[in-house]
Amino acid sequence: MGKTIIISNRLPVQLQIGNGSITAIPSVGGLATGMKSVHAGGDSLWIGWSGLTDEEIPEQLVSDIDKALAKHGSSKVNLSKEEVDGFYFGFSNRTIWPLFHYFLEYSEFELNSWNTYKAVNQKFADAILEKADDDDTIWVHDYQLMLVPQMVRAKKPKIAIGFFLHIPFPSYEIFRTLPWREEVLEGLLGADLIGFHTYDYERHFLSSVRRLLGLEVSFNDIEIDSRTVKVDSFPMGIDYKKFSEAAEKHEKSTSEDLTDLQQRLNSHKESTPDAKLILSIDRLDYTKGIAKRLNAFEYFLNKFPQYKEKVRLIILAVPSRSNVPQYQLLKKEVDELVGRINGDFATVSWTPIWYFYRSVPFENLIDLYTSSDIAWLTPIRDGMNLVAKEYIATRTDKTGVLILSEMAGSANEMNESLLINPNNFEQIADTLYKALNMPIEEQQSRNAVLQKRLERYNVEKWANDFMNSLQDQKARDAANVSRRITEIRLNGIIDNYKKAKKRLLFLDYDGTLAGFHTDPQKAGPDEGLYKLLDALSNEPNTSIYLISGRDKDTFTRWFLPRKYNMIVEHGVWLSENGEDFRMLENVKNDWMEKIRPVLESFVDRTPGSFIEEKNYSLAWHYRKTDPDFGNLRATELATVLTSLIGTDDLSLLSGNKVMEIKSSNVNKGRASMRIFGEDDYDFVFAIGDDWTDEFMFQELPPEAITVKVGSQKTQAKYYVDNVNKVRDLLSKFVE
Ligand code: GDG
Repeated sequence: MGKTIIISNRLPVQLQIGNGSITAIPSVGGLATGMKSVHAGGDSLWIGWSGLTDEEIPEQLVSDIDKALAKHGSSKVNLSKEEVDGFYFGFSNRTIWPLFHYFLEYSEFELNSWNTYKAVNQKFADAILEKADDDDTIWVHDYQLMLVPQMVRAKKPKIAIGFFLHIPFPSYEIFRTLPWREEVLEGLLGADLIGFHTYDYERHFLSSVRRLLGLEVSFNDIEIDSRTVKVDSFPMGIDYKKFSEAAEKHEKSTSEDLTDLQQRLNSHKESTPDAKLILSIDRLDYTKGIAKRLNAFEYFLNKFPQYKEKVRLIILAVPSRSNVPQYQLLKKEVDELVGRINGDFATVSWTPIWYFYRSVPFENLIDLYTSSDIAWLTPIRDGMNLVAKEYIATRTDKTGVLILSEMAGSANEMNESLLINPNNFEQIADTLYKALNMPIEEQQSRNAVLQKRLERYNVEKWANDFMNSLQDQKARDAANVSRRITEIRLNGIIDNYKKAKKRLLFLDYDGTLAGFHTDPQKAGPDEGLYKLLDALSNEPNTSIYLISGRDKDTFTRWFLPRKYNMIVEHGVWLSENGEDFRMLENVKNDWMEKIRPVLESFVDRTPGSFIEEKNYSLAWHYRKTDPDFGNLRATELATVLTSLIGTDDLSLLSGNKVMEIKSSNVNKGRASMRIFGEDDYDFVFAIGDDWTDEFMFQELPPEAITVKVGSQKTQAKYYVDNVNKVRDLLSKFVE
C-alpha cells in the first residue's frame, strides 16, 4: 500500500515569521489531532494552504518555510491574496457556508468567485497530482475543496479518494438554488467514499444526486462511469483522552498552578457560592446562534427573575472570518446586545454576562469547561459541534448539564443532554430552569452514558473507520474490475465461440441491446441493431434468443418479420423461426382483476407512473416520476402487493424502475433452461441488465458465459459497462 495524502484548506501547522526567521507550530485543532493516527510516520503527507498569502511571505524565506513544513510532513499550496479572497472569503464563505447552513439570504452567487474557487481547487488537485502515486490514498477535507476529488480522478482514475464534509449538506430544496450545483456534485463524485457527520446530511446528498444528476442510487451506493461511489455517515468524535486527562490534571492542580482566568472564576464562586455558571463557546458565526442566545437569556431572566444575581453567562466568542461583512455585522450586534442586557440587569455586585471576544489557550478552555455548571450551545445550524462533546469529556465527577440545540449534528448522538430548538425561547427558558435545578444524581447518570459513548467513538476511531471504509470500498471496486470484460477475457470468449460446434445465445432487450426510454414503446430497435441481430441470426450452428419481459405484441411488430427467436413476458411465450408465438408455460391470468385496481390507485397518487398490461403480467413503471417519490411509492407498493399475493402463485419482480407481478412459475431462468435442454450446446452465452436476468445467470449451467450490463451486484461472471459495449461485444462474434 502506498502513502496517505491528506488535503485540507489549512495545514495542521501554524507559521510564525519573526526577526527574519520562521517557525512552524503544530495546531491543536480537532482535525489535526484526529488525523494523528492517519498522518503519522514517513508515509503520509498533508497538503494545504499555510495561512500566509504569497504577498505575505518574504522571498528569502520561501525555502525555509518549505523545510519547516516538511518537518511536520506538510507541503503548502501557494495562494495569492486575490485567490484567497475569491476562493476562501468569497465562494467558500459567502456562498457555500451560508447556503449549506440554510442562510439562503446570505448566499452570494458571484461568477468571479466561482471561477476562482475552480482555479484554486485545481491548484490543490495539481499539488496532489505532483506527489501522488497510483497506490496512494487521498483524503480530501471539507467544503472549500469539493471539486478536488473529480480533478484528481480525471488524471489518476485508479487512485483511492475519500472526501469528508465537516458542515451540513442541505436539503435538495436549498442545494438546488446554487447555480453550479451539478459541477459541485460531479466534483464530489470523483471520490470513492463520501462521508458526512449524520445520516440526514447523507440522505440530502443522495437526493440531490438522484434529482440533479439523475444517477441510480441503490442504498448508499451511486453508480457513475462504471465506478461505485459509497456514501456514508461518520460522526466525528473528539480526542477524549486529551480532554479528560487535562481535566483530571486541572482538578489536582495546586493554587500556585492556577491560571489567572481560573483564579477569577474561583473568586466569583467564593463571593457568590449559590450562583451558577453557564458557558457558551463558539466561533463568532451567525450559524452558532449567539445573538438569539443572548435574547433568550434576557427572556429567561424576565421569566424567572429569581435567578437575577444567581446565574452568570460566560460567552467566549472566537474571532472568525472578520473580513466577511455578515461577520462584522454580527460582531456589532453581539457587542450591543451584551452591552444592553448587562446595562438593563446588572447590579452593584453582579454582571449577568461575561463576554470574551478572543481565542484562549487550551488551559483556559479547560478552566472554563470544568468550572461551568451548564454548557449552553444553541447553534441555529451546525455540522457537528465538538464543544458539546468536549464539555462532557471534562466533567470528571460526571456533574454538569449540557443544553444542546437539536440543529447540531452532535444532537443525534447526545440524546441524554437537554435538547432544545434554538428558536423556541419559552422552551429554552424552561430548559435552563430545569438544568439549574437538576439533581446531581440525574446529571451523573446522563453524563455517564454520554461519556462512555464519546470515549468509545473518539476522533481516532472516526478517522480509522473512514480510512477502513475507503479501503473496503476500493477493494470492492477492484473486485468488480477484475470481472469486467477486458481485452484478454474478450479474446478468450471469442475463441471459445469460434471453436464451438453448437452455440446458444440469450440476449435481453431493454437496457442490454437498447437503452431506456421514458416511454417504453419508443425504445424500439434502430437500424444498427437490426443489422447486428441479422448477422448473428445468420451465423451457422448458432441459436439466438431475444429474451425479454416485454409483451408479445410489441415484439411481434418489431422482430417477427425478421424471424428472430424470441421469449417474451419473462418466459410465457416463445416464437421460433418466424412462427407465431406459442405458450411455453401454462399460466393463469385471472388474478389480474384483483391486482389491477391496486396498481391504478398507485398511478393516481404517483404522477408520471403508469401500468403496462401484458397477457400474463402487470407492470407498474415509475421511471418518469420524481426519483425520491417514485422509490418511496415503490417500497409502499411492494409492501401492499406482498401481503396481497401471499396465497396466490404470483411473484413480484422489481426491475429497473418497474415492478412487475406475474406467475411464480415463469421466469427467464426456467425458460432459458428449457431451450438449453433441447439440444447439445457447447457454447452458452447470456447477457442482461436487471434483476429479472439474474434468474438466467443463476440457472444456466456453470460453464455458461453470463454477462451483466452495469456494475451492480450480480450472479453473472462478467460485466460490461453499457449498451454500446454490449453491441461492440456481440459484433466481435460475427466479425
Ligand atoms: C466545523 C463545523 C464541526 C473554540 N474556541 C477555542 C478553541 N475552540 C475549539 C473547540 C473545538 C473547536 O474549536 C470548534 O469546533 P466546533 O465543532 O464547535 O465548530 P467549527 O469550528 O464551526 O467546526 C462543526 C467541526 O467543523 C468538525 O467537523 O463540528 O460543525 O462547523 O474543538 O475546542 N480552542 C482553543 N481556544 C479557543 O478559544 N484552544
